[in-house]
Amino acid sequence: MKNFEIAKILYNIALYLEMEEEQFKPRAYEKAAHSVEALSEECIEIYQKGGLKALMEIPGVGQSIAEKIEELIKTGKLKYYDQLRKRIPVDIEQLTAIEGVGPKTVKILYKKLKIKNVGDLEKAAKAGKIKKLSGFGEKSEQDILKGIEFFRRSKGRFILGFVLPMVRDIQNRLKQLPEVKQAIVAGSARRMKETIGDADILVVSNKPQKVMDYFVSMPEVIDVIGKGETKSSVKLKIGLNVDVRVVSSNSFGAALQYFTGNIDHNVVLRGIAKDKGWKLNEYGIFKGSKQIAGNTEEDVYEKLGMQWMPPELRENTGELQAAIKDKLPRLIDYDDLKGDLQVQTSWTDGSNSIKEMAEEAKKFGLEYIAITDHTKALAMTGGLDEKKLLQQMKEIEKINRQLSEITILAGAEVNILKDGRLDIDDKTLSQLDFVGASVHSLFNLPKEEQTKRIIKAIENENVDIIFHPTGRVIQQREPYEVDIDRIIQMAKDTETMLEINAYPNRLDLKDEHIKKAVQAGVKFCIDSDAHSKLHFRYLEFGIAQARRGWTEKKDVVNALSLKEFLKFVK
Ligand code: DGT
Ligand code: CA
Ligand code: CA
Ligand code: ZN
Repeated sequence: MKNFEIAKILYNIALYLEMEEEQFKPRAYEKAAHSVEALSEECIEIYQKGGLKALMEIPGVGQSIAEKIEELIKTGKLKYYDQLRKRIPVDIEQLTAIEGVGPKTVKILYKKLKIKNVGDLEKAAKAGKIKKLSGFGEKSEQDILKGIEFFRRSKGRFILGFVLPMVRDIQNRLKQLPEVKQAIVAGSARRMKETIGDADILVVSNKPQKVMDYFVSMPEVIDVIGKGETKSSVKLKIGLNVDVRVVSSNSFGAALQYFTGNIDHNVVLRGIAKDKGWKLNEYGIFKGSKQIAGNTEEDVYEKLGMQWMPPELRENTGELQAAIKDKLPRLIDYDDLKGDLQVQTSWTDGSNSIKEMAEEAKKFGLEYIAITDHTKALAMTGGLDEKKLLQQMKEIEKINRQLSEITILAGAEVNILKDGRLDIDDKTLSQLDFVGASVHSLFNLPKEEQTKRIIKAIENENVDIIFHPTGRVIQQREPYEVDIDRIIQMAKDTETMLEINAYPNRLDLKDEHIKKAVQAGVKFCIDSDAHSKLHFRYLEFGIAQARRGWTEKKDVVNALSLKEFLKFVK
């Protein structure tokens, strides 16, 4: 059993336990799932090497959960999970994916209306049965229908940060075949889009048959959709489709350009070629029947009169015009970050201690991190109050004395209350090195009220940054309604930073908002929002998001050295 399958079961157990109103266990399972999902090594390999003990070294995994993982690895099943499912036989994962439907609602809906899946739910809502239940009304019934629509729209796409390791693994194995010169991920994954419909891999080889044979018989393939001489498509066990195309070296650049897309970008580019009297396709640029470019992607763009541009920009949102004028942004690079300013620990809902997080960050090449545990209004995470925050500051001072080459800043992720006040007093906040404020409740306020609420937090002198500014969770929760232009303007006026949250299903701000904020002169932090030491690798996706929003290094405050960073924050 693969990590993603194990993680899924652990998440579902958390949901079942929440349904049964267990107090702490749901969080424990959720933590373990967060970690398993982020592991770079398969649990089965960890287990084969070091047994149960090695499993217990996964952050957030204690004896009891380790034993469950062991059972899953050995038997492909879990008795405990089966028992939970038997008691309330519903598709908990699907139902709770609907915004506004939590485990407790699922239980009520099952008990009262025998709703087992999204189909049942939709039928019941359309028949007006839900609004008649106590605790529900016309509005909640409409919200459920809206949630179902959103769910249907986002179904079938995969969150890049969660599936890219698997795609890269396939790429690397293809690359290692003796017949293969080059293998590269193209399509939306190369553009680092937040979700991908399928993965596209381009291979250079003059023995395509061998590549096809290997590709369709990989162990993770569950279905071969098509196998041709130079192109094949498969479905992986996780449900993701992967296309592989084999091309020859002399058209590699043109193929890479073509299959990276996006389509709109390609269409405009093809028009530019046509205007010059040429033809552009996946084999090259052709003047009559003569290929005049196609070896490399650089050649293709240069021949068409513009700079090569990073794939993250290729969405036909002005990048071609900018490239022609030699005015492309100099994007922040994947190795530019020196700090991570949103890190949770076992003081609240994180899986690792402050020290473990700091040591891992150092291994990751960072110079500083801010510990930003949740605060008291977010009770379910065990949020810290003023007293605990001060205690944590002391602890951080102590750990800083023990560590070298990494500095821990004392911070917090404070909650913005309904009226825009914060849940921690200003006196305490003023003593912290770094304060992030975020909305974790009342996502449904009217736009004007929500906007005012956040602006009030921005105006607080102690607030350095607004974390995940629109609150969306990809495929789970729509952003709350907010006037983003006013937030951006206010952030600029008060020199408050906006976060580019790197967690793969947040990526908040999103690209178009980042672009607006860059133009307005707002500064950003790109943060992992790590809840486990395995999550620092998610920073890559935050940087990708920043790049998709045309962000340069100078726009990103945590690309500064610690000294410069502290000067900026002060
Ligand atoms: P996805 O898979 O929905 O996340 O998005 P993409 O961009 O990976 O799209 P996909 O997999 O359908 O095709 C990969 C690339 O191939 C796409 O970005 C551009 C190129 N492409 C596909 N179909 C066409 C087409 O009809 N015309 C042009 N010009 N390019 C195409
Ligand atoms: Ca694709
Ligand atoms: Ca495709
Ligand atoms: Zn948290």
